[in-house]
Amino acid sequence: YVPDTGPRVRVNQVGYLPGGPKNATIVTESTTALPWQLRSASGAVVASGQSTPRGVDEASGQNVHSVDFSAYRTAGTGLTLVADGETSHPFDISGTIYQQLRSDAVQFFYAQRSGIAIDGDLIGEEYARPAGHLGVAPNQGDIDVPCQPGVCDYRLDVRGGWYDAGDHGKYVVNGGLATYQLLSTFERTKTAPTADGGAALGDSTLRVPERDNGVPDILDEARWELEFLLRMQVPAGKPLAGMAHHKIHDRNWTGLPLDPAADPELRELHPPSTAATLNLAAVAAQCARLFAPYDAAFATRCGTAAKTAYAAAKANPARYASPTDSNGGGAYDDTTVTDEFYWAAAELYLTTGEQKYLTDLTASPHHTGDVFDVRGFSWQGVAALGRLDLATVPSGLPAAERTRLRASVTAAADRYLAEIGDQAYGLPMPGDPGSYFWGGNGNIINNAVVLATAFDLTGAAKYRDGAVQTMDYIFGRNALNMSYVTGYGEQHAKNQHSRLFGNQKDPNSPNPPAGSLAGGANAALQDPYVAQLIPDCKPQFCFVDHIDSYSTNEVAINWNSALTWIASFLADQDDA
Ligand code: 9MR
Repeated sequence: YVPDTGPRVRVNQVGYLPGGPKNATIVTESTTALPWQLRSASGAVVASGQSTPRGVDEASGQNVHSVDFSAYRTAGTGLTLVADGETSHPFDISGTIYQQLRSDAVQFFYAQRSGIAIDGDLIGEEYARPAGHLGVAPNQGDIDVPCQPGVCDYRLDVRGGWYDAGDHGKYVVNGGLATYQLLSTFERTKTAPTADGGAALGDSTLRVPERDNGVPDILDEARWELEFLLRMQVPAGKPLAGMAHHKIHDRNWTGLPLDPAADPELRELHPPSTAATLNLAAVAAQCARLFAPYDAAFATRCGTAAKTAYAAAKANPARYASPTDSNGGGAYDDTTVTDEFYWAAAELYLTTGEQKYLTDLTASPHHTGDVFDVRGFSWQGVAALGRLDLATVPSGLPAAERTRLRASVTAAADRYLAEIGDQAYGLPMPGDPGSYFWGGNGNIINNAVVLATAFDLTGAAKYRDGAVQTMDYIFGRNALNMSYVTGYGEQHAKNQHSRLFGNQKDPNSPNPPAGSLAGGANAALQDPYVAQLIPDCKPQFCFVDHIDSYSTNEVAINWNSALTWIASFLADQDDA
């Protein structure tokens, strides 16, 4: 199998910001510099120069050159880059290229909602569907859900929330990261100098049914998951009270595609875990401080849940989800929870200012350690979330301590910049197969989030440029010449693994909505479809836009939350 990768000149197919970095990659046999031309839509040459030979790129196995046309700053549409007899896909140069993505990336969450009918008037008729998992036949859940046998003697109402990904499961650990990133996207509008003050994410800006309720729409969307996460907490008076059940999903995997309302399987609560409990504590603490101006009662409910959960986790510090509990849903297992403790203590300290949380977070090995992995943060490694918030959210931390924490963000950003410089495709990650893993597009974007935060903290353009250049890879400057975001770019992923968006299997089912991010190239080939089709792929080629490839091409809330954060940052750079 040889994929059709189109023209050998690889660009960000969405486009470039007028004052931002403009980089491209040429796949060629040439080992000496090549002339390139930037052409307007009418074909006129508006800029030209020479490429830089980069040799054979480890991640793709290709001989490549890079092109830097940052000096050209004039807005336009339908531009192309021409080199070595090839013409790139067209792209724009404009300050507004990311405006629509800012809202499309959040809209994905509405489309993933459980427990509510999806309104076609809001997001398009093809996405309209009845409420899923409200106990209406053939559904069995999620309003009166039993535990797995032997796990508990009660049933819980755990309706609502978002379906995690292409499956029908709902997982507290991953819900935690995704909710954090939506809340952080909002909180950044209060703390970052270039943010537009929240207008773009405020009330009546997004396509959510709660629009026009006096609450910023991105908070409305986050609340849909927060309410679910709160419901996952073990009730008072029960064993392990205050902890959170790790997950709820079907006993057996459901069909592909399958409307949530048509799922006949038994849904079950899985055992509480320390990691899930700390995810609840962290995001409920964020909720308490961010909802306070809009809904004091809800903020108080969140604050109480956060404290109760944190105390329960401290009393039960080593209850781990089983790595083999993966029938009918993902395991989301994690046996290192020092990072979850750090993150939760940080959020509780930022919200309450209480000494006991400061004491815990200061005692954490992560407080002085390096929390920024070169391969990005994810649902399993969350210390960076605490660090980013300690660096950006106002608090009573001593000035010297704040300075140290901020310096750790810029130090990480400097490492990512060095990696971007080393990679011919401009990625902030090493080029070996170990950087291309399940859901890696989320981790790549999370490195851009760290770069963007360094820009927010310092105003140094190099960090903004690093974040922008990272996104070039996501939008098509890659070995496959593929934009990983549905609806964005000339060649984009559109057949992601999903039970909701199963057009490739069933013409009555839609493709994913615009703004849906695919998991990305995964050199470990962890599904039978790619294992059989592309067994010898070089890392960047280990991706197929086919619905059966769940290990390279699934949608997921934690990847779209990263996209949401960075899209909002990018949209704010409209004058860059
Ligand atoms: O994103 C998860 C990835 O880090 C793991 O390697 C993988 C296998 O355990 O699971 C991924 O999460 C999936 C989850 O288990 C079930 N819902 C779909 C998620 C995205 O593929």
